Amino acid sequence: MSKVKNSIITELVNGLLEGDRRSLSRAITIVESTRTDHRKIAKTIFKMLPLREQVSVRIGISGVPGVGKSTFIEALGLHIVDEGKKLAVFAVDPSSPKTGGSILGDKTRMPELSRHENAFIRGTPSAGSLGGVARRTRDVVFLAEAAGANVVLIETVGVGQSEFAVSDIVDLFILLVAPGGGDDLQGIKKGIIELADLVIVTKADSDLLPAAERAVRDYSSALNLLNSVDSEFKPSVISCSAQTGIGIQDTWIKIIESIDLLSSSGELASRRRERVQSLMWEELTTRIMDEVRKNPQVRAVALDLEKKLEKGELGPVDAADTLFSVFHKKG
Ligand SMILES: Nc1nc2c(ncn2[C@@H]2O[C@H](COP(=O)(O)OP(=O)(O)OP(=O)(O)O)[C@@H](O)[C@H]2O)c(=O)[nH]1
Ligand SMILES: [Mg+2]
Repeated sequence: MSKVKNSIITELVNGLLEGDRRSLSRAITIVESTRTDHRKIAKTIFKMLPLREQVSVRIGISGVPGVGKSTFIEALGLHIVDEGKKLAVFAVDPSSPKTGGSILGDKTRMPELSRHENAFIRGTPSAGSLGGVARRTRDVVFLAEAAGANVVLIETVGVGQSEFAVSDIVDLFILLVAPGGGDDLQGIKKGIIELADLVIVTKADSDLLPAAERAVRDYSSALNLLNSVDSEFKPSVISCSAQTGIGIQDTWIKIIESIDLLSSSGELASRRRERVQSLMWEELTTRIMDEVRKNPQVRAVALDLEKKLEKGELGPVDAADTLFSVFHKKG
């Protein structure tokens, strides 16, 4: 890499370490990019950043569209920055192919927070960006932490795979629900409820209040049924109103208490350990898949196989078998 480029990268990394938001923003753009020159720079950036123990609190917030995530993050986020902490908010929405995804709308729904000097808000990476959700998110979270974020909130739309990827990265996974969802627990997939360390019933205000109290009871019994007896940590269910601000302070206290409990029971340490291990395997999987997809022999055969799949002349498992053996014989 040229001297000029090196000095630009050094400047960027220094800016990042000083907590400069524009440097953070630029570094994220580079790290998310699939361009070959950006990949090289990204690698250099990561090499230059000190490998520290995780110092921030990472929280995942999930909930179905319209449940009130943005409003909740605005209210909770303002409370967090008011305590003097530096906050980073990321939105993960793999279903949104457009750059920016829902965060463009989100920024308008987080008007105060997005203007606050101690808050950094960033949207969904574009569909063409590198790696899986977990990898992308891990990388940007790492950059935000290097830039001094003490609290990282990661928002996901509670409809699928991304929750599992994000729950691998965070210390505490929050499921946000709204009152009046009926008996089916608002169609939230059971698997997602099982991930929850904390269920928060938002919109507990005005005429929604009785329904919110009912929802707290419903979710508490659902969680009691789900939880294993041998774990010291028991997920709680609380309610608040992001609109009026009632319960927001208690929500933050509960979040900290939950993380402390996870920590003292040893659960947090084991989650972080498992996390780095699973990221190692994910990283390896991504690299191997890159190599497989780039392999000329594989590509040549794959096109033909895809056509056969389309016509129903072949099943996907047989097709994968063929690709696998072609890749093995490549050397
Ligand atoms: N009464 C009441 N309404 C709320 C509250 N929080 C959010 N809302 C309303 O619920 C609607 C959805 O809120 P958002 O915060 O945009 O929800 P979201 O989950 O971010 O939505 P998506 O980004 O579309 O998935 C808006 O009309 C809000 O005004 C609350 O605490 N109380
Ligand atoms: Mg939103």
